Amino acid sequence: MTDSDTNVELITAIADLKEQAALALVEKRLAGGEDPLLIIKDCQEGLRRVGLRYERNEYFLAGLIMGGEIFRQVMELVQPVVERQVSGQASGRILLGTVAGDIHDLGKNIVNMLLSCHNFAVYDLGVNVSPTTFAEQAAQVHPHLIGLSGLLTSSYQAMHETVALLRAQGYHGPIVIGGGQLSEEVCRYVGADDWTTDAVTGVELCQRLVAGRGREK
Ligand code: B12
Repeated sequence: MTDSDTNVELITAIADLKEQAALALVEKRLAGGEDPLLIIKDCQEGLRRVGLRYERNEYFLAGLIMGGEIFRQVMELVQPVVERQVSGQASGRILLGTVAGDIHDLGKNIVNMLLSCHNFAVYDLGVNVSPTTFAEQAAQVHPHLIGLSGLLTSSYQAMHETVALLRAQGYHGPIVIGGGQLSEEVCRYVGADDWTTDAVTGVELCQRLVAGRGREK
């Protein structure tokens, strides 16, 4: 069996909401010494397909919930392996949260884990975080970077308001937005410094922005 077969197997198991099959595949791939970040990537693609089936009315809300639950269990298996792998010198403080009206946190939690593994001190405010709470916490924590997560179209407005309030209250550090549906256009609307749909790119981006460098084009 080739690598691409195993990738398709895990993506399909998640898209089909086959919990036990998905977890067994993850355990097998971890035991085979595979990079846990590749496993996370496949799971993300599996969940994207769950979302598409939901859009097409092939799944209902229960399907989204089940997909999220499988992913949460995958993370329990993958997290200890990721945490053993990465280290480095102290990197800075990052304020992180999912914006107002949005409770999606699986992606944010991965970003938190990876940033922590790269020695950032992460202040995670959780989900459904109001612009006011972001601004209050920014004034207390004095972060080197602020990360906003959001997966709903309606989150773009909340991101926009959060960035506007942070800037109005004197935070001039970098602001990065992340979430599966984002684009350059959304980033411009929100007024953030940069954006990503992927945690690994996101961590590299945070490292560069904190070091005073922009995205490598
Ligand atoms: C699982 C899921 C849920 C779960 C969430 C569980 C949880 N604890 O998070 C539950 C069931 C709660 C849920 C609820 C809803 N959901 Co939902 N959900 C999903 C689904 C299938 C997967 C999301 C996910 O976790 N992906 C995996 C993670 C790892 O990916 P990610 O979040 O993109 O994160 C990665 C990157 O973006 C990045 N990243 C993320 N944040 C940040 C932040 C920073 C700073 C950085 C650097 C990087 C970064 O790193 C991560 C790892 O690479 C998506 C489908 C999709 N295409 O994403 C729909 C989806 C997001 N949901 C959708 C909808 C409609 C809803 C509901 C409105 C459904 C309803 N009728 O109630 C509610 C909204 C509730 C709310 N107010 O927030 C729609 C949104 C459509 C839209 N355009 O607005 C989607 C796109 C499904 C679809 N295709 O229709 N959902």
